Amino acid sequence: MMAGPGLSIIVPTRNEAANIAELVRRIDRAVACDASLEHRATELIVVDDSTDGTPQAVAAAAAETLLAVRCVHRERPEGGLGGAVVVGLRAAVNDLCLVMDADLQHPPERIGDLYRRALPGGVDVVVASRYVGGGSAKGLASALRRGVSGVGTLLLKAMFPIRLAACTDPMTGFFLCDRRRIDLDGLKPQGFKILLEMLARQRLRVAELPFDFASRHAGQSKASFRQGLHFLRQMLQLRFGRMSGFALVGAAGAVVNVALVWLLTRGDVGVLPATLIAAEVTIVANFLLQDRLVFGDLRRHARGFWGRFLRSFSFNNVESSIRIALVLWFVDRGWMSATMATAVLLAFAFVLRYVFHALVVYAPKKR
Ligand SMILES: Nc1nc2c(ncn2[C@@H]2O[C@H](COP(=O)(O)OP(=O)(O)OP(=O)(O)O)[C@@H](O)[C@H]2O)c(=O)[nH]1
Ligand SMILES: [Mg+2]
Repeated sequence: MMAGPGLSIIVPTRNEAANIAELVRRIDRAVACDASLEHRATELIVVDDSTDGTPQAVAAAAAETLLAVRCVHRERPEGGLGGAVVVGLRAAVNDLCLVMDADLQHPPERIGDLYRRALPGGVDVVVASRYVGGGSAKGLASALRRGVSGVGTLLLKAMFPIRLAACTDPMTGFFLCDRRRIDLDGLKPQGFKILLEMLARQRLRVAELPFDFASRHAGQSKASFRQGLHFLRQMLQLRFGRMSGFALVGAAGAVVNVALVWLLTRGDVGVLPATLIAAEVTIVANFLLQDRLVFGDLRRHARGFWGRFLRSFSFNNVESSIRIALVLWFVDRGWMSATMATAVLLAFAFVLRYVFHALVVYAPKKR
């Protein structure tokens, strides 16, 4: 008989119709076989962004179990997988919430272990880890995916050495949390890594259990290169905030700019055309990177690509023309040396450029 608090199981889904029946069957059996869990006190919330028959599959499976099953179907899938998890956390009737994938890569038989680990209290999140003694990531579809996941985890731990100290697998999608301890309003979920978002934004007490990551039961993976870019953006923003991310991309752009001038002038290109070509290439490359990595989350509500590009491109060209003219003028007046004038004006231009991009280029479109 279940003595502890109830448990809400949150499953984000996108086109998982082929997995739902098996998922519900295995959760049902896992709850039945575990003395600490009880059907009556366990709910299953599917937060669905599908275009296949997943909601119908959930309805059919709900008829076959004593679990309280709900499907929240979203017409506007804001925040992707992470956004779906937050919707589930808000909708849950219990404070203890377990998050897992629908494709059975996260074995339902471990739900009871995660639940029992949370019961004595003293932890805010129980993480099912692929990288702690006894766990494994063999179910990841390819050696490449395993490599990316392993290197990504290492990088993450290096970037958040304190917040992630107690977590070996911040990219896992299988965890249990106490909703009362999570600042749901402070989360900015975008894409896949919602646990990372939680752990990086606030100080949480973490416990871990190993688990074997299985291979997908049926259906198609939604992991993609695009998700990888989402992830990169999430990491930059969590670590550096938007303005520092902007500076970081800008600094990389400056290096490219110098390298291009060197390359072109080594060839037969004159100094003036080389400088101009390098400057324009840098402006365009910077825009493309900033657009994805720094302002990616604002794009949806901003004007279209060409509208953003033209504003950014015009601003940068006008800005650099004025800046160069000002340097000449300052030097001519004897106010400062050319180096000093360039440094001062570049710093000023950086702030101005950031403000212009944040408030004008990515301004929300008027309805
Ligand atoms: N609600 C919602 N769920 C999603 C979205 N994208 C993925 N999911 C679900 O999140 C879970 C994890 O996605 P997967 O495609 O399995 O990602 P993965 O486990 O990294 O990749 P594989 O190893 O190839 O399965 C699955 O249950 C998906 O259905 C989304 O945009 N919205
Ligand atoms: Mg999966």
